[in-house]
Amino acid sequence: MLADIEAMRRQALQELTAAADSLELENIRLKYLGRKGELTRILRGMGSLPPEERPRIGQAANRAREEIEAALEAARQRLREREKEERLQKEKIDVTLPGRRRLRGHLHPLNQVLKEIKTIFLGMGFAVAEGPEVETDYYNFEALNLPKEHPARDMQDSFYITEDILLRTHTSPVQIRVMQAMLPRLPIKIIAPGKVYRRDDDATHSPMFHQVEGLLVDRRVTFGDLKGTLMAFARQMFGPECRVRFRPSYFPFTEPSAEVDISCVMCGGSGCRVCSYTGWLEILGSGMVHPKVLAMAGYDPEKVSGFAFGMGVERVAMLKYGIDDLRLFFENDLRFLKQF
Ligand code: 2U9
Repeated sequence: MLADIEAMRRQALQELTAAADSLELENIRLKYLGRKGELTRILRGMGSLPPEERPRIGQAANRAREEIEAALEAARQRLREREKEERLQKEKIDVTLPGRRRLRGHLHPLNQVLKEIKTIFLGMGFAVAEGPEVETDYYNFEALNLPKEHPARDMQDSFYITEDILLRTHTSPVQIRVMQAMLPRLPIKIIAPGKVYRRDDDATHSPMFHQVEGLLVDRRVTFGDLKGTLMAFARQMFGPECRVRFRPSYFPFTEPSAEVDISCVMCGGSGCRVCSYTGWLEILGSGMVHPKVLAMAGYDPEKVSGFAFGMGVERVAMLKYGIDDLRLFFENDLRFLKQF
């Protein structure tokens, strides 16, 4: 009997030392100390012993139980320590590693240029006006002195939705809408930035592009005001050395009309590939608002006058950054966009 207890004790302690996880520990506990375990079996067998031997065996069994319980607790402790150590190893972080950089975006180059253009005109007291991209024939053409069958409608081959509704070919309809809404208040001093649509597609023309048009209507507005305003714009946009040249031109909505050139941003005017060896780059169109346009919007051309201008944002951006293909703006190639 004593030998049985001793063998069980040894076996239990050995198994506890080898146990690798808490499940194994629990199985060992049940095997030796459980209700159907080894120890219970031994104590049950005591009934067949002579009474004088029982206390000795009982004491030995109790000692063995205490020892096994202590070893069990020690093993639990050992496993807890080991699991904690493993977790610490696994979750270890190197606080000296460099942090992960957050990718930071920026405005598209066209929006950067647009913002610059807006800032310059806001600085000269112009307000920003916006309007619909889907327009009626009336606002896009008729009210701008471009009646049906007018040959100048061919200059802006358009996307029609119905006979009467089309994608705007310029932002001028916005100015017409503002003039009507403001009537009879003066001055009207606005720029109209936005997307416009024309049936055009090559390295320098896109079916969708961005314009900024400007309009100043008031009493006694002169061509001199137009020149001063556009010169101030050109110098802020392209640098204080920039020179400006006005050439006679034709638009149905302005009279007289002028094309505006700046001295070449690449060579400064001495002649290079970019300016085709002329020293000049065309950046915008302009003129005095046609009396018929003023009258159609409800203003008396005898009492008020105005100037207007229009520029392509893509074209300004291409000249400013020396870009030779406008399609780059719309391809969303990060190798291009990241340069701005
Ligand atoms: C009103 C009256 C007149 C707007 C004008 C231009 C000249 C012009 C082109 C420049 C390059 C369009 O982007 S582009 O293709 N624009 O040359 N635009 S005057 O004239 C107006 C506008 C509104 C009521």
